[in-house]
This record gives sequence, structure tokens and C-alpha cells, in this order.
Amino acid sequence: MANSKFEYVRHFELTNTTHLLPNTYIIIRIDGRSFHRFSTLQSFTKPNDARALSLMNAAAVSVFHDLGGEVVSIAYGVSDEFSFVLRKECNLFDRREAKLVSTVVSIFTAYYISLWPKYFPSQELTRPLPTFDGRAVCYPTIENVRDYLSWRQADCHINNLYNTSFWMLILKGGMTPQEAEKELMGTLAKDKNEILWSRFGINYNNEEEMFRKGSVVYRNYGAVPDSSTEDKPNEEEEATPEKKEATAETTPVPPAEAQKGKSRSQQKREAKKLAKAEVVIEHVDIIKDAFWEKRPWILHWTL
Ligand code: DGT
Ligand code: MG
Ligand code: MG
Ligand code: MG
Ligand code: MG
Repeated sequence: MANSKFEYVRHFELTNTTHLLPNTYIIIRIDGRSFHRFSTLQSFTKPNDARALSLMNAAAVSVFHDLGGEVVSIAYGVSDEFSFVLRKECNLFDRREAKLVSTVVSIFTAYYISLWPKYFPSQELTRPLPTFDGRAVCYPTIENVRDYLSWRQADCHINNLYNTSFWMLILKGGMTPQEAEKELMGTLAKDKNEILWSRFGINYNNEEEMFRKGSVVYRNYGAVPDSSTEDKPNEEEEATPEKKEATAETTPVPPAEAQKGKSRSQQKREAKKLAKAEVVIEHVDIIKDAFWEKRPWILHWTL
């Protein structure tokens, strides 16, 4: 049958395609759908489940590997969400929004489900299966990107301090959720710190870094040996977050201006090396300047 009779419907599609603004940082944030319910059904520990957060991190690392080295520059995860910052020169799918968002959501979800048994070995994944939504926002400047990430990390801190206090009052303090909520109403950070310390002997600053700071995922350029040029297929599937974290220590630090005096071909060589650098997971402060000054390739380098 001739197809020409039907082909006109293609034009309906083209008029709807959104190409995200060129030369801007695209941030795609995915978020677990109804994870309040999902975390209850799967009996996640409260307020934080290290297995669940590690699984989120592993799925995020898989997004880096699946998309290749020159697409995502950094990702930040907390609770049931992950934000992926795409390089401003990224031209994947001609920057079509629907393709980018749906692909990231799909890769993330596929790995979250397939890696589930590794993080919850004694717990079958039952229905409803975990699903995620996603959205993309363009940010024109590095300052905007840093402020976005600071916003998420500050949110992590505020929520975690509240949740840690809330669940301590219930689990150790014998309060009902209503009583705990009332107890915390109107309290400032220092009050919550004091409640944790005086009633439960907990120094909030000694709580797990992953819970307090969230998870930062990026390619550790500094850790790549100069001789490493060949591909290392499938390494990502085997590597645990713990193993990846260990390698992040070795970073020799290129200065922030390192790219300035370089020829384009030198920059291209470095871009190739960066694309193969190991993906690491860290639980560190990304609000202050120090993190960024030591890792200029994440936002300052052009590939
Ligand atoms: P949504 O995103 O509008 O579809 O709805 P939710 O229910 O996913 O809401 P959201 O994303 O604002 O909040 C995330 C929920 O996931 C929140 O109820 C707490 C839960 N959750 C995330 N991580 C953990 C964890 O490590 N342990 C426990 N117990 N719950 C967690
Ligand atoms: Mg939500
Ligand atoms: Mg959610
Ligand atoms: Mg959420
Ligand atoms: Mg196809």
C-alpha cells in the first residue's frame, strides 16, 4: 500500500519539537514517582535507607556510562531525585527536549530496576514497580548552575536535619508522629541540633555524609593515568560505589586557567581523556568554592 497517503501526519510532530537553547547548561532532574508509597511498601529504613540511596547512585553512574563521556558533566542526588548537568556544548539529539528527558528517565529507571537485587539481595522487587518523572531546565551561566546545585544541597541539609530529628523523637523518644511534628514546629537548625545532642547523644555532624550532603557524581579527570587510552568496557557494571569513591582521593589538581593557553588540538586530546575518566561518587560540599576550584574540568572546560 502506498504510504504517501498517511505521511502527512509527520508534519504534526515537527511543529511540536522543542530544541533546548544552545550554549546553555541543560539540567535534567528525575524524581521517583510516588516514592512516599514506594519507600513504605519496600520498607526503606527511616529517615534514610543507605541501600536505596546507593541504588540511586548506581543508576546515576549508569546514566554517565550509557550516554558517553561528553554529555553529562556532573550529577547530584538526594532522596528520590537526581539532577544531571549536561555540558553546555552538548548536542545530543540536537538538544531535542523530549528525546533528552525521556532517554535519561528511561536509562535511569532501567538500571534502578536491574540493579535492585544487588542492593536489596533479600527483597524481591514487587509491584508497583519504581518509576520516575523528568524535566529539563536550561541555565545560561556557571553561576546559575552552581546556585541550582547549592539549592538542592541546601534542601538536602534542611530536610535531613528535620527528618533525623523527627524520626529520633519517634523511634527513640517514643513520640507519635503528631507529637514529634508539634515538638519541631518553629524550631531552628540549632534547636534541632540541640534536641539530637541533649536527648539522644547524637552529634548531627557525625551522621553519614551521604545523608547530610547527598551524592555528587562526576568524571574524575585527575585520576586518569596519562597512558590510559584504551576503552575499559563493562567496568561500570562491576564497580561498586565504595570502589569508585576510593579512587577519587588521587586527584592531582589542574589549575582553573589550565585550558587558557592550550591549542584546540590539545583541548581535544584532553576532552578525549576526560570522556574516559572514571565516574566517581562523593558526598561533599558543593556549595562552597573549594570543590569547583579543584575540579575546573567539570564546569569550566570546553570540550
Ligand atoms: P511525587 O514525587 O510527587 O510522585 O511523590 P513522592 O511521594 O515521590 O514525593 P517526593 O519526591 O516529594 O518525596 C520523596 C519521598 O521518598 C518521601 O516521602 C520520602 C521517600 N524517601 C526517599 N528516600 C528515602 C529513604 O532513604 N528512606 C525512606 N524511608 N524514605 C525515603
Ligand atoms: Mg514530587
Ligand atoms: Mg518523588
Ligand atoms: Mg523527591
Ligand atoms: Mg527508534
